[in-house]
Amino acid sequence: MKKSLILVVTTLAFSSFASASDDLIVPSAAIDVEANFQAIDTNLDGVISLTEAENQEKLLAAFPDLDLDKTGDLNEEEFKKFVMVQK
Ligand SMILES: [Ca+2]
Ligand SMILES: [Ca+2]
Repeated sequence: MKKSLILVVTTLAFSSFASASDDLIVPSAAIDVEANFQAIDTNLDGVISLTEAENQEKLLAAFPDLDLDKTGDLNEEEFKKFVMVQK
């Protein structure tokens, strides 16, 4: 049991080191935004509609506040504000 815990900790330490060096090229927050946005934007039209946000409880609650230009959907810029607040 102890040995496997050490292995997990070592693996985590190594992977956080690996992502830290990735930060030099692309900020990890930017990757998070893009990856999350693409995961939620299931019809790939470049915006998150209310329907697509339905399964995302927190996003759905924040949706009216995030939709600053009142288009009824969230573009990547509007979604970025949501991701930043979650950090
Ligand atoms: Ca969409
Ligand atoms: Ca909008």
